[in-house]
Amino acid sequence: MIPLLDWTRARSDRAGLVADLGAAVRGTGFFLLKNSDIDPDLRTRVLNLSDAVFALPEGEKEAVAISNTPHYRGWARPGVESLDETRGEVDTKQTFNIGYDLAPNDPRVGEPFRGPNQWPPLPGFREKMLAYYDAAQAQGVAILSLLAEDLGLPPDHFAPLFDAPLSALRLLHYPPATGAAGEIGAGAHTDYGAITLLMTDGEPGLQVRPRGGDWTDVPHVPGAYVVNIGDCLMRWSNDIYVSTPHRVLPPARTRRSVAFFVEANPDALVTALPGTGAAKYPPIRAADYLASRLDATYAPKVPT
Ligand code: AKG
Repeated sequence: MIPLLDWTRARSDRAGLVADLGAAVRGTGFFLLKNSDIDPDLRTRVLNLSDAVFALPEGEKEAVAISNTPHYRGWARPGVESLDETRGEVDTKQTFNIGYDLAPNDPRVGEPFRGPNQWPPLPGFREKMLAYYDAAQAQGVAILSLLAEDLGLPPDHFAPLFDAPLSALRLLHYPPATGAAGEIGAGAHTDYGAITLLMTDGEPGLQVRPRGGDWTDVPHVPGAYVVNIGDCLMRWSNDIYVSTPHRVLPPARTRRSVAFFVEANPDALVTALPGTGAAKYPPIRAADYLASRLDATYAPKVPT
């Protein structure tokens, strides 16, 4: 149901990989990708630094808390983010969010989602996270070039629309289940962006619910990314590609993952791609689309 694709075929068997990718993104919208272009040593460093940031004393995490800024950057304690807005569940995960890096005096800082990052006092953290951000964005754009081919567009169709992106790198840390009522690692949701590249540590918990189907475990293949289509690309493809609900159950042991949400530039116009038929949705700027989704995720959940 969730195919395992080999990225080395982008060079050796491009047409075959385009066909297999095209089938996956029209089906569940999920696939596993092995042999990505992202350096395995960098991946290990990022996962280790992620452990280190969540292990910091509460006060040091508070100093870089997401609530310090309006830019969705930094540490979010459990409960700050609830991905399923309908069920009243509160996610048990902690997260640390990193965005496209801008100097504090960059004129774009005032634009929505364009803040400076907040950095914890960990040696190498900033450098490795930014290196990973760039590598993951490049991998995402490379996947988009194959998807452009799948849709009959020039391979570089998306590249200029993703060169100063709204993409987000999110470190995730799920505590072991306590058995409390209403406990969920990450509530059922679809992703907001174009593509998500997810690195997991092998601890089970991630499930998908294909349309018309039941919740199903996502297999773990060591070294392979879990890749899925987000709502923005579904809309852009005029619903040809599928963004599928997924969730994380409270794990038996601590679970760590690293999500990279590949997003377009703020001004990219998300409008039915050529050749996808009569547009089902009005055009919208990528930043406006993201704003509409993030507002719901971070809205206060306290019953009134
Ligand atoms: C998300 O952050 O949107 C996720 O779905 C995370 C999935 C995971 O941690 O496996």
